[in-house]
Amino acid sequence: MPALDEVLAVILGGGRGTRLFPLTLLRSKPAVPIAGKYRLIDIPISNCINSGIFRIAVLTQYNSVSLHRHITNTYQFDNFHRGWVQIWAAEQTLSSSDWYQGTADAVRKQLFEIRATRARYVLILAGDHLYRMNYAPMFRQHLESGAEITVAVKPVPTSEAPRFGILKRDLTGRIVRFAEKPKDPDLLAEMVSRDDPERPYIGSMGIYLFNTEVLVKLLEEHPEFDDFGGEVIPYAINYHHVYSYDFDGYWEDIGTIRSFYETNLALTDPNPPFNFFDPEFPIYSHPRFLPGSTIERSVLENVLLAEGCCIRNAEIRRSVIGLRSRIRNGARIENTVLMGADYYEKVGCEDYDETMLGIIPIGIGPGCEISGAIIDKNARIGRGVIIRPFPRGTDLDGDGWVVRDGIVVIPKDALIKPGTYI
Ligand code: ADQ
Ligand code: ADP
Repeated sequence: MPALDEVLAVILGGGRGTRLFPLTLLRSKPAVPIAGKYRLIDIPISNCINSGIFRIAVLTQYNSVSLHRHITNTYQFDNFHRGWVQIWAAEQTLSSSDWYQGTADAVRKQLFEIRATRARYVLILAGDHLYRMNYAPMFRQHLESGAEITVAVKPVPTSEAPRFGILKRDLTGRIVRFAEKPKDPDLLAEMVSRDDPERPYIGSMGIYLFNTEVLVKLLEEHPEFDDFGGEVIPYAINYHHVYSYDFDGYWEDIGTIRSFYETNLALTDPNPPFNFFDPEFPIYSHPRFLPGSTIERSVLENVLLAEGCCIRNAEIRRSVIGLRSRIRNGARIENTVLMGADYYEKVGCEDYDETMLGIIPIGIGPGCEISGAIIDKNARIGRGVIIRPFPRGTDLDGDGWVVRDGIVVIPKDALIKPGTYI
């Protein structure tokens, strides 16, 4: 029976990343930090490693320096191991000068590299999902069912059906209908396939296992297909054995500012829906040599606190406090994702000394009151800044800050002047 080392994982690292703007302003989507100390790409890569898949390619449009550094510094296998993690960036070639047009086009443009691996199976994964999944049982089912393509699926509630690929299947699990993001009420009514009134639909998770030859054939014979969900899968079910694989664990799409924000904050709950403490299925990331966080005279309630932080006389509730964060005297932070910093400056934790640096120091200044925000890395928030959330659905572009779906986002390296009210 074929083994998992015949599987190549291809992670779709994101198109232009507009839905996560401005977190993707200076970095490619897979490099966006999550949960205080990881990056989005750590999730699918860790799932692959824990499943026994060691050849992993990350497709991205921006071969950004930070993603490259993160991957090369983090995922190195030793000389006696055949594994690798590579970035395959959109590039101009003699045959094409375009960027990736969609998910299938991104994979098509790397068929040469895919063939060169000689892998018999290609597992296609998204780069912006938070979930823990062992792909080995899916691979086993793929072989046993005689599938040429297997799509991982989960039950979906009515409210979410329009943002999924919704499918119907026969008793053997073979997919017989597929509607990408159905909006039409009649079509939605036809696509109901579960008895459960809470989750009456079966939705594609955007995770596909292909026999390599079928993938190559579909993409080469149909240059007009740009997307897997929109074109390749709906076509393939008529001509190939396309099966579904059931997954019912925690799974969240974190491709928008709102879902990114809520998924991060959910990690601060006493029993978070996603467990980073799993002894058997760890999530890997860049190893760092940071000091433990120090906290002085503060109140922390439901806080996910990363290492290397200093917190002085602050009140923090339901927030993620990322690596190397500095939170100064009297600050109050609530419902906020603070990503932290890439480096320390030459001022102590206690000091808020502009004269020494000639600029407001990185971190949250004394007396700030911040709620409902995402504060990207290395932000310099001046003394007494007040940030409050906007009503849901609000989108605004301010001076050095933006609002997306009501959430205030302070971009990486931004400076917010003392006393600013947002
Ligand atoms: P979406 O998530 O809306 O639907 P899509 O925007 O195609 O699909 O993104 C899938 C993944 O590919 C994401 O991780 C995205 O960042 C990445 N991606 C998008 N364009 C890319 C490009 N040009 N180059 C590289 N990566 C790119 C899909 C399916 C649905 C399914 C949902 C589940 O189409 O059928 O239900 O996923 O979330
Ligand atoms: P990760 O990128 O995984 O978060 P680190 O936390 O170790 O890795 O560092 C973040 C990045 O910031 C690194 O690439 C590091 O080289 C860079 N960096 C470190 N110190 C400084 C500095 N003083 N100025 C600018 N960048 C720095």
